[in-house]
Amino acid sequence: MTKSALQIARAAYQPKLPKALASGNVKAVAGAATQSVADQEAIKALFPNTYGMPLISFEAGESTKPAAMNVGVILSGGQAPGGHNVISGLFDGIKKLNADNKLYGFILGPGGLVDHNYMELTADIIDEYRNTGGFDIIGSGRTKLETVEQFEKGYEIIKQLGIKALVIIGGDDSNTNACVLAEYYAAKKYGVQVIGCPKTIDGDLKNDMIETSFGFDTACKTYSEVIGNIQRDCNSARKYWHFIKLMGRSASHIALECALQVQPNVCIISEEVEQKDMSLDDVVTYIAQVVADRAAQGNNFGTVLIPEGLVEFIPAMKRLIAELNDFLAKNSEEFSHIKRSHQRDYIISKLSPENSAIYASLPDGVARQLTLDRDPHGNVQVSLIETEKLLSEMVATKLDSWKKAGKYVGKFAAQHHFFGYEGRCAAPSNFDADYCYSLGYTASMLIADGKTGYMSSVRNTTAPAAEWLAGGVPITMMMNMERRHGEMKPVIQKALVRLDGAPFKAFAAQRDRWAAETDYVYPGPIQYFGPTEVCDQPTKTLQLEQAK
Ligand code: FBP
Repeated sequence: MTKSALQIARAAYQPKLPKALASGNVKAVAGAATQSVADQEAIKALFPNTYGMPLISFEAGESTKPAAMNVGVILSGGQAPGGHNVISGLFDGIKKLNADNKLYGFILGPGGLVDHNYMELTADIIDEYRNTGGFDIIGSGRTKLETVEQFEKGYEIIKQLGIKALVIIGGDDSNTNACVLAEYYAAKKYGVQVIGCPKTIDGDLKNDMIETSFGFDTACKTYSEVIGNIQRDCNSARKYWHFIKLMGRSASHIALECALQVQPNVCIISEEVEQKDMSLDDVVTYIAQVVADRAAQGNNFGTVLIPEGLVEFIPAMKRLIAELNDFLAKNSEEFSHIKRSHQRDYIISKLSPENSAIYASLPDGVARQLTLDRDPHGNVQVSLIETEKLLSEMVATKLDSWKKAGKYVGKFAAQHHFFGYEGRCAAPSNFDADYCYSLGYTASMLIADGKTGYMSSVRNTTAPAAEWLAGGVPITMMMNMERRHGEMKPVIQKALVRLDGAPFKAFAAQRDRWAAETDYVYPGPIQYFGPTEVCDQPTKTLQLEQAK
């Protein structure tokens, strides 16, 4: 494998650990019993073996040394920078407990467990991947672990390999499934522990005990670097409006964090759009007004950040998509015989008057995407909708009408971007390298202490790493009941952007100034070596949330 100069230098980086873990001798201290965030009775009934367990914190002290054991690890879902460091922290942790301990990686996600596809992760392999981005050490996948057949197939290979504990590195859904699996193995008395680790660039797996999901820091810094570069280009040529869509699935944490880092002219926050019951036209009018006001000052350029999940948060669009899903599911045969050039009119003639009017107002390309790109369940894949083009085309149309009415004098030319995959496998920032290594190491301590159904937790993350607090949180504590595919299910509560939270408030207090003025910030690339204020800053989101 040919390595870049940075990769070679970075391999030597020793991630920092919380003081208690670095001490070498670690004891687990149990806190008070816990309960789920909501629906306590229902969750308790579904998780009789793993409900109500205490919070665990690790302190320096006499530790118990368990007998030699084997551990399995799975990377689940979308990539996030730092996954390899979770695995190397876990590896170092179990080797410290006993040099004979072994680590097995299941290949390409949870499917590897079910299909018995695995490899042993030896020291040589681990050393190749320390402090690197990506999940390629064992690969990742999106198979959901949710059926008894899958649990039993998994148990077969777990037994065969003598695995005592399984670590699942994933987002809210994967950790929900980790908890269901922990409960199942506990109920069956199989003696297999299951531990989760909080992963996702989306930043939506967080609560009082999980301050942030790993990967969010590096991904946001990577996007902010590129947005900063675009802003400098934009401010140099002064002739384009850049519409930039950012990944993040439903939640707008990534867009908000990037806005705080780069100070764009516009950033839309889906959660606010929903709360204010804004229509698509309201969003378009808001952007067009900023464009017009800047044009009046002679500034025909700017930047607009758009979270990828926006369309789902516009109540009227949600209703349109729901009706389209139903209609096309029932009439797919007839629809497939309609000539492409007539499809738009056909749909307009079939929908309810309200949805038909909205559909008719959409640009051609987006209208087509809404009818074509469906997932295997028949749903529109909203992440494929080019929201950045939808908004810029609608803004252009609105500006034309304002021009005719004498309300706008200016030029509007747009460029479009979508940033997502660019940031998911970036080399982890110092924060993510340290945080991930600590999460993995903490997971090994939870295993040593015999815990199951816990998520690895590292807190106090705006302080230097030595002051971080390592421990475990029962996953049932984060759960509530939600309707999924028509049924009530226990799931980890997803954390959307809180409009009463400090990050949103800081953004809202400054956005009008950012819209009018050109006060761009250019964060530049992530730095791995150099002054601590350049290399070790956590996200603005964390700094604002944790500010005392
Ligand atoms: P996870 O929720 O699994 O961490 O994935 C995050 C994410 O990057 C989202 O931001 C994005 O919508 C989705 O994955 C894209 O999925 P895919 O990798 O399957 O294209």
